[in-house]
Amino acid sequence: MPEQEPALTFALATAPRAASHTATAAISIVDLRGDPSALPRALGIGSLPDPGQMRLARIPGIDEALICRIARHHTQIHTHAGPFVIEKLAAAFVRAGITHRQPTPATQADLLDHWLVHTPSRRALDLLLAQPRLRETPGTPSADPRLDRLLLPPLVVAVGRPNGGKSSLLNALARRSIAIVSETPGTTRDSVGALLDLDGLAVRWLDLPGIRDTDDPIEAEAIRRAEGWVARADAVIHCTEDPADTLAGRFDTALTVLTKADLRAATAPAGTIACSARTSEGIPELARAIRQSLVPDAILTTDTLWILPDPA
Ligand SMILES: Nc1nc2c(ncn2[C@@H]2O[C@H](COP(=O)(O)OP(=O)(O)OP(=O)(O)O)[C@@H](O)[C@H]2O)c(=O)[nH]1
Ligand SMILES: [Mg+2]
Repeated sequence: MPEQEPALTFALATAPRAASHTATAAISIVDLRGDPSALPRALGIGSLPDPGQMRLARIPGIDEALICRIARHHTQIHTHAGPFVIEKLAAAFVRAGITHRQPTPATQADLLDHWLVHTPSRRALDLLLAQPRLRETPGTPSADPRLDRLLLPPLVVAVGRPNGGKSSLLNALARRSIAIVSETPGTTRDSVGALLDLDGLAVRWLDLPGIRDTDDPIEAEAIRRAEGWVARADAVIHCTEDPADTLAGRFDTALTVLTKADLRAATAPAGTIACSARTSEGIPELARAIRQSLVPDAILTTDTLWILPDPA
């Protein structure tokens, strides 16, 4: 009797991403294991390349893709990375009876090796180290995008009016002088970026120019660009000396920081954090609150099987 060919299954080896500030272009890799003879008809692509070969194929109505025949029972399809393409491909597979499987342990194990060496956030380590044990017992894996922020640093921007203390706050959080500070409003023009460790979470911090009406065309352009960054940020931190500042209402702010707390006796109103870049009062509390808004304590548990993101 001829040996039965293994059934074909598919898994997404890389996450699809819309073009964004974190990824402008990429490919997605769909990994297929098993007998691929159903593939040409499922995708309308004519014949398959021989094992060890690859070829470019137009998949009608979906995408142009590289079909890689890695081995007799191992095929990969490299497509463009948009979610639309992946959805269409997955639907075509399902129609042809090709079943979906979770990424192979080997793929996740490779990613685990990668992230254990390269994780930018201290807080990721316990969760990563728990993964091999969790993989031994079947459970529902989590694809919570907030967890991935531990590995792919989120973008945090500081906004506020000129002279509000934004650049001083960056220097205080970084514990070194990164941005120029001065008593002249409008000091920061180009945004100043730094990778910061906030309570164990690595974030890409961007210190922006102060926002105000201005006739200066260079400052106006700087503010226009700043507003572009605000729109793309994962967290917007509003920095102000004035609890009644109306600027916060213009943005979807994660937190309001009352800066220069050493100059004021009053306590911070609810929902705000008082900080002094001069005395460091409130700085650890601020770092923790920002981390908490991006990666809450509730998801930092070591019993979550984590679908690790692709570093690309
Ligand atoms: N006393 C005190 N002064 C501060 C503090 N933070 C900032 N300042 C002062 O406030 C002024 C403005 O600080 P910056 O950090 O440059 O303010 P900014 O918001 O970056 O200003 P722009 O770049 O113009 O938008 C400087 O003279 C700082 O020394 C603070 O915590 N305490
Ligand atoms: Mg500044």
